[in-house]
Amino acid sequence: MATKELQAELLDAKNDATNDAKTKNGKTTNGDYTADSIKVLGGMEAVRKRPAMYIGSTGELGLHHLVYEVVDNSVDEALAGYADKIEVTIHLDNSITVVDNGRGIPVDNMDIDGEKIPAAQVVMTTLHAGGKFDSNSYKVSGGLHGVGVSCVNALSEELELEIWRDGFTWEQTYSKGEPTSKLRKTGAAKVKTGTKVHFVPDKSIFTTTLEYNFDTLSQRLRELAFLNKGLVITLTDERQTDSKTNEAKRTEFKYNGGIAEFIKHLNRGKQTLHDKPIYMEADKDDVHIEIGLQYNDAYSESVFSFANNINTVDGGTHLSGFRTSLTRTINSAGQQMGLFKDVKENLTGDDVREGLVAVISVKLSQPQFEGQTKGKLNSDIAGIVQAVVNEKLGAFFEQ
Ligand code: 0RA
Repeated sequence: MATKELQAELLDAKNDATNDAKTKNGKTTNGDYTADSIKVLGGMEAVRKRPAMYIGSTGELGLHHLVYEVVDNSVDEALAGYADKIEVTIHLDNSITVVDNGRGIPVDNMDIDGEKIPAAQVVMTTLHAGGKFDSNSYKVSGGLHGVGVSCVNALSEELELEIWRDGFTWEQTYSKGEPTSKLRKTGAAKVKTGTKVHFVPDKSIFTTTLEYNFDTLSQRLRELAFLNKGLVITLTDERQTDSKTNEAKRTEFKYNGGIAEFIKHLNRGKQTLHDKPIYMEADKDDVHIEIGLQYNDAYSESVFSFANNINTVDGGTHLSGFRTSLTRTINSAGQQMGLFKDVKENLTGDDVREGLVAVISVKLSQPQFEGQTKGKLNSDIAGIVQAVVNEKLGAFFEQ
């Protein structure tokens, strides 16, 4: 049951906090909750005090990050197999609505220090909760990069939550991370399930104009749709009207071909050297691997790597595993086909990079990231990726 797991996660958070307090004070607290631990358990003030620590910046990037944070939670529902549609709307006042058709945030009461609080309220107002407590191990939100929907709540002047779950519609409102109403049943929801979050970013937090950029949001939502094949993501901009339909500007992203379509998108307008992108998908040792590649006639290389939907801008083990195998497999195929003058002739890593367009996406539980900006995957999976590419790309060349 989700609430049990949430309870366990909260206990973890409390223990972390207690340990923090122990280290800070340099004395034992007998496991009692200190003021410090309670702060961590709440944490909305902490987020408001140091917003950039949680969302990266208080500029344009941070403003857009709020949307990604909510969407990540919805994508997690999709990864867990419960949601297949996410709708994002930019309203006239630059507030945002994200709706998904997942299970809906759990609403049953939890015991928090002797107080009964609905799980949804705990998720919305607690830093640690709502992240990694259910069985979906690939999830991104609440991890190193995702800070959780509670951060969005903390940094919003107003937030309205609507949940369709267990046959009812539930609603609650917040301001700056604090509830301004109780979670209330407001109607029936016979078959519909899911979550709606509407938020107004707090202008006292952000240093730029609170204006959302359609193209910025569009780019990341499209990327998420490529990375999670079959998932429908829509973006509607009520500030702009389509001259043809007289309705709000709207785009829909849905790619049944996943990364293969990502490659086609990256190669649009380019002269490709082979008609179809090479596409590989495999599950090995609890790692889900999806790779697409296609050569064009340019000299430059564009390779993008992702771990749990996060763009690993500094690459990492998944990328090195891919590169090692690509060079090796192309050389061994070339030798077998007699394309080289002698066995000593071989292509270098640089040779096989020329004109290469590739996307490497891995999904794994508890990915480890390193580097200043945490843009490098550090989990020990190079060998797994290499083995998969050896096999699949080798088979492709044999055909
Ligand atoms: C906590 C637990 C579960 C789901 C969610 C939160 C959840 C959060 C968001 C935020 C936006 N959409 C969401 N959808 C779900 C697990 C639910 C369960 O096990 O029943």
